[in-house]
Amino acid sequence: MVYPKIPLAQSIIEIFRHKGIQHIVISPGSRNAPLTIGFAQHPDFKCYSIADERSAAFFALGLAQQLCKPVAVVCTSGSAVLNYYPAVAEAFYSQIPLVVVSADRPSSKIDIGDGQTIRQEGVLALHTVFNANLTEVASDENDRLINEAINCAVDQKGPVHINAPFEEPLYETVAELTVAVQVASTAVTDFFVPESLAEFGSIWNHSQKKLILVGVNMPNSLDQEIVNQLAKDPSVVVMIETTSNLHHPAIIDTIDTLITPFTEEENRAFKPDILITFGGMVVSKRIKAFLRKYPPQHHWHIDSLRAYDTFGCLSHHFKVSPSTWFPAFFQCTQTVTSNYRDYVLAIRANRREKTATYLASIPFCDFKVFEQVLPSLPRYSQLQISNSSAIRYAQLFSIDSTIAVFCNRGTSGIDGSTSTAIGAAVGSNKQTTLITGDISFLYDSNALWNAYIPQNFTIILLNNGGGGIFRILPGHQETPIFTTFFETAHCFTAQHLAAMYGFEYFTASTQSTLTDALSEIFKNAQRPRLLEIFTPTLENDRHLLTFFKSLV
Ligand SMILES: Cc1ncc(C[n+]2csc(CCOP(=O)(O)OP(=O)(O)O)c2C)c(N)n1
Repeated sequence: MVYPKIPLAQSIIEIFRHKGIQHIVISPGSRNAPLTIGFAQHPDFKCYSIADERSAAFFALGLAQQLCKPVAVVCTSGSAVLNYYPAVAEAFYSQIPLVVVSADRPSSKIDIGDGQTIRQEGVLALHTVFNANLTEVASDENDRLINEAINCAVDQKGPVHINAPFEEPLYETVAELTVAVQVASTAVTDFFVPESLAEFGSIWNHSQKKLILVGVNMPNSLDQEIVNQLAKDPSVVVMIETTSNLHHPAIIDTIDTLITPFTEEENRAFKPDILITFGGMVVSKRIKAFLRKYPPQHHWHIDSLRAYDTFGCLSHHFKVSPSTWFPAFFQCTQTVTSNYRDYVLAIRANRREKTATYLASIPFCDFKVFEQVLPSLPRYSQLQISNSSAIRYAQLFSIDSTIAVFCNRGTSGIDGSTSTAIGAAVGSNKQTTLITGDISFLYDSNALWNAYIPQNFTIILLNNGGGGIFRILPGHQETPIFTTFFETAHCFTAQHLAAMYGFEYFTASTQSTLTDALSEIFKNAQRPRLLEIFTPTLENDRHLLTFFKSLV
């Protein structure tokens, strides 16, 4: 075996190994050489080399998102670690265990004029669940901190930062370990303290309108039996987002289409008595605005760790997983006579008809692209969606229940969707499609500078000539200020990037060319594919905004 000679580097590698961290994403540098040498030559680790730290961290985030296990990123000293920050913030709000390891100079060398040196201690602290600032000499205290960092990443589902100072020489190796590490196990529990559920059951049993709203949620994390039970209750409306990965015919999966045209009277009829939420971030701005304006009397959030008071009416946080909570809660409930669910389902049926009629009436545009692309995705594949209008368009359609859907909604950034999608493709081993906008794609084009992209990975790039979302948002005026500073209009295409990074490149700019392209891009591939779809910049927003009016 080859180990770095520096004992602290050995301790980090050994504790990671004992804790079952298997995936290490390394960015190049000298200060982290002891870790790179050790991780890369150890058979228990799968190491990835990605030069751009921002992309590396999002790639690791995608891996961890799929594996549901901590994944480490390792970088050199200086500004390198700062480039992890966007992914760290995303991991923090999306509850993903990302383990950041930054190599540093010993503390005596900080702020004395040494090169590639910044104040690294706690530099990510506002968005991490633990920070371990290690000392140069291997010690029990260092071991304790490394253990605690990994335990926190798992128990608190979030990013952690381990800052490790190394002094030169950095490249020396030994054949035997010179340290014996201490390993502390985690204490993950999902036990449920039955905090007078009967009291909540009684509120439930006296309420006729209950709304269940689900945000970002891992596929298969909730037993289908629970979903079925909720869906058959006439006093319950279940509303989910595309990223909820829950499915049932009686579930409302197109929230905005349902609620946007509501009249004042319908708003009041829809206002729930009880709101139960679980899962991560909610995309729909309209449901947030609705619930803030028409707050339910009771809002219970179910999550073993966190509860955000998103609607200003949170009344109880059940600190347990939904899959544990619901079966226990069902024991205390009974079916209540109500027409709440059927009232909503009747409106939904009407909306579906109007949506189909409207889509049949409009020409090729972003909205039409989603109508065509989503049903053509391979069954049992994975869909990653970038932020901006892509995720919002996707929310207007039902997606096949065998397709797992993800989007970086923790911070809704456009800075790492492609890198995350590639990491997730590697982590899940599933055929993966990324649907992205042009600005998001160009922003994270270094994602393609990656030697691990599976050959069946596909990017569907909607090129509408800039940030189309800003045309949809209120405040849009056709001025030079708008096109330059908001839309950031451009004439680039992805053709040369595709060629440079070895992607097979397809284009479409009409319904029929898109049909042709879609029949090709999911076939067995020898290399990753990129389909660039050109849509009419000046018309997309009108077709979307008119859609909501057509539903009335
Ligand atoms: C890191 C980051 N910077 C800026 C933004 C603000 N922002 C949101 S959407 C968007 C434009 C995205 O354009 P594009 O990817 O082309 O998608 P489209 O709006 O056309 O659907 C910007 C700049 C952001 N979300 N994240």
